[in-house]
Amino acid sequence: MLYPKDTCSREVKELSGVWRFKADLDNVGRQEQWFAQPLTDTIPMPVPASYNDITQDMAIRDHIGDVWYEETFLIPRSWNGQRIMLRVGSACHHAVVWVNGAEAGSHKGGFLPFEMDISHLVCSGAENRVTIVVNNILTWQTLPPGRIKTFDDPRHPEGYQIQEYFHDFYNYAGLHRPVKLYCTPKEYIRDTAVTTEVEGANGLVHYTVECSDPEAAVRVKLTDKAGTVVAEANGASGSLTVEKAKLWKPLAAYLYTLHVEMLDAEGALLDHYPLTVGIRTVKVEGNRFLINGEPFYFKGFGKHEDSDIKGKGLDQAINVKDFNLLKWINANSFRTSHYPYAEEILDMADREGIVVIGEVPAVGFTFFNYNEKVYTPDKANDETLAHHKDVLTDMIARDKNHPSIVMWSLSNEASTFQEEAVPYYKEVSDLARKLDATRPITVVEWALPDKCQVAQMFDVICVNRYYSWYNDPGALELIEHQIEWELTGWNRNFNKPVIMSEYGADAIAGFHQDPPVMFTEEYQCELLTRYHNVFDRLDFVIGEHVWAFADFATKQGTTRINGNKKGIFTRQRQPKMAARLLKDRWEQMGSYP
Ligand code: GCB
Repeated sequence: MLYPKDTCSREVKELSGVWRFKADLDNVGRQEQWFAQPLTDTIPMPVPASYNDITQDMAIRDHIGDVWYEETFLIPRSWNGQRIMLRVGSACHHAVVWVNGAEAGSHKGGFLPFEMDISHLVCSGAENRVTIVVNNILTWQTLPPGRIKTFDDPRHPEGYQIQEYFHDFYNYAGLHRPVKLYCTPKEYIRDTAVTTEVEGANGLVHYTVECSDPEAAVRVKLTDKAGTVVAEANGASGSLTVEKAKLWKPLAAYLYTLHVEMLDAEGALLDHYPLTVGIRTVKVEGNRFLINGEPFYFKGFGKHEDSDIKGKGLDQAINVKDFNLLKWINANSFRTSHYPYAEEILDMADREGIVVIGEVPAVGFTFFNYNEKVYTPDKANDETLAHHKDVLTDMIARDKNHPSIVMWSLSNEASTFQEEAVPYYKEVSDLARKLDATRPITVVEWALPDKCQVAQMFDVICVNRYYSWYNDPGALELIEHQIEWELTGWNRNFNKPVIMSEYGADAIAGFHQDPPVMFTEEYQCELLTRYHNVFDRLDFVIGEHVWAFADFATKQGTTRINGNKKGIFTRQRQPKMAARLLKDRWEQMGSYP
């Protein structure tokens, strides 16, 4: 699915702004067909944004079920005869869309875009109405999973329900990413895929173009930053050679543009789409992760799309600030924990040369003990697997052309110690390799190396571990022994390079004590330093991603003090003490230690 862009044959109309909103507190709107007429008794709601923190009403914040959004729009006369598309960047977690009261489309899953052809539903010259119902319920068949718990005891009012979920970030909901209208010609470019290779000083750009008319003529031109054509070809697929190619490198990105043109029988231009291309290679060889043939060491974070007030809503001010902080602290990478991030963020990573591990929203598939199973017919079952594969397919379809993405993560901390996880992950990993043969794959582990049943299917071992936090809280002196024992076990058992994909400690900004105790900034520093001592001794460790980039919202609970405080930055993006420590360490390390 191509991101909507203004080109000489396409036009985009942003529908971001303040929409009309109604929380369906009794979940009756679908039955009562609220989409049939303009919504009544609405309140203003910004799009994009999570709705949860916008109002002063706890009932809206904590609502389980449907909420309704509505906006009106005009179709410019110049769009007559064009194909008119409505694209929702993401609706957390499930949505149905109506245009002028007629159903236009629906989608399951909260972190990827969906679009629909609404040409037949809109009136040109009159006001059109779009209505979107968004539902936030998580079940064992969604990603991430959850379950609705209904209490059946005298302490709770009859029928009292909560949404349970097993991941550690707040279940924000709503229209999190921009909603856009765009038009294309009736015959149009459906998709373009690019992979790249490096041969000596030259870059090879292999491309395939899919058009609505498979017989249509296609022409492609690759231009450099100055707009000069450096290679061109005819045909819906082929390879371009770029002499003396400038490579896309970590922290030194160079981007070309592939101008894809679809032509009619006379050679006249029907549709044009410019795709950003970075020429680079990625490979795992022995204990090394190679980008352009050079060893790469991941320095950075697990992150979240999360900020005050907007929740998970796209906020380009926050995003630019985050990239500035990543560069300031000398990081070179992050993981899109625990879901595919907005395309706008990946575009920024492409431009800034920040390396990305792209993750599907398969998080929360464990109860953090080796006895309780999740891969069972009543929990993560065949339907869950089918949905996992759908989401993976859609994520790779959306993100395949981003040079910044160097690896796919197919889940975070799943119960990979279960025998039943083996056929499950065989299917998921086979699919990932079939969809993208150019990028390594991983799953992020919670199980210990002797328990994990699936790591052999992947290229890199990613491990999350919280020694001296969840394990042996307060015992900083144990970290080096424990982490060295574990990481060595991973490498010995599976003979693959290891990334420490999460490690860290909650630190409440302004809490200090020396000698350090838990929740102080000193403790966070001391803990990180002890992990680092071990990484520096182990040659097969190819990266360190601290958990987390910034403090973030979680559900309420006795272990969360108004959210998860493992951030190196506060939720408002101000540095804690550990930020200096990382900045100095990562500066001294250079690109490979
Ligand atoms: C983890 C999870 C992450 C949590 C973190 C924590 O292992 O992957 O989502 O937020 O631990 O702080 O508990």
